[in-house]
Amino acid sequence: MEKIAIVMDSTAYLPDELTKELNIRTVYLNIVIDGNSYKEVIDMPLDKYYDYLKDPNNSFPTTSQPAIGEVVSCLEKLKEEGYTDVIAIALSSGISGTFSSYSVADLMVDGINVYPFDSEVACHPEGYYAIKAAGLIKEGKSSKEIIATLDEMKKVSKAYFMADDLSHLQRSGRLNGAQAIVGNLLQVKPLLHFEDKVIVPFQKIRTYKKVVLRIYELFDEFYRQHKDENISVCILHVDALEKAEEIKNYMKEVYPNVNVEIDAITPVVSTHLGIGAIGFAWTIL
Ligand code: MYR
Repeated sequence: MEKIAIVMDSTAYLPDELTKELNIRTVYLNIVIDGNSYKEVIDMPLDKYYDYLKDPNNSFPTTSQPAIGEVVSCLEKLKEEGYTDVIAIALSSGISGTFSSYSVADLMVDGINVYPFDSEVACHPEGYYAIKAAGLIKEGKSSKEIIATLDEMKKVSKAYFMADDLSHLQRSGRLNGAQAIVGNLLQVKPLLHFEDKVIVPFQKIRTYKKVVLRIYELFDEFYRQHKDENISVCILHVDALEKAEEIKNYMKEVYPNVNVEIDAITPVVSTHLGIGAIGFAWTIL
């Protein structure tokens, strides 16, 4: 009989009470500043990091996937607790080595089966897969059934985002350089999304207001198809809470039966998006 645990990475950033209630374990990505590595959220809290990013005199940080040792310790602890199987949810393998950290750690720990799951996204929309997996464990589903359901969920889940300044994504190599330069020169604010695990422009739009209107349109199309299902929406932001609240208020008014949340983007992803970035995600839970 399987005893299944869920591991997710820190960029998925669900509220602490929820991860405790659903028994989701977290492994942490790192911020590297001047050769020193800090576990995001834990050693580098969000507010402190936003302040760091806002100061133009500070050096540009880099990021790294969870250390293999940390993933190995997490798996060993789960094994000691009697778990036999682990659904390990990772941010997109096209932008981070987190997924491969899980696979390597799996080879290093005997007696526990790891099912690495490539969310092909990051942040709260990645966390949705952990929430779904927790529900399926409660229903008594097997690891293989859970992975199959998460794969199906990928087909309906959507995430879009916009960075105020594309140079962060360009510098870190997470967006095609030529596209970023064109975007900045024309002052276009492309609406971005993931395609085949990497970040690409979804549509070139000139202003923030128009981006938000386009998001409302896209969500409305989704809503019409799924209105009788359990829709969850998340507005994500890098130190742009006011913008996120405006969008949330609008959505709550127009779609009162939809669960709408706001979530902050953690330091690692903020490094690549920059201050003021905003994201929109929805799924069926
Ligand atoms: C690493 O160093 O392994 C982490 C790299 C993280 C890259 C993040 C790129 C931006 C992702 C935006 C996701 C927005 C989802 C709504």
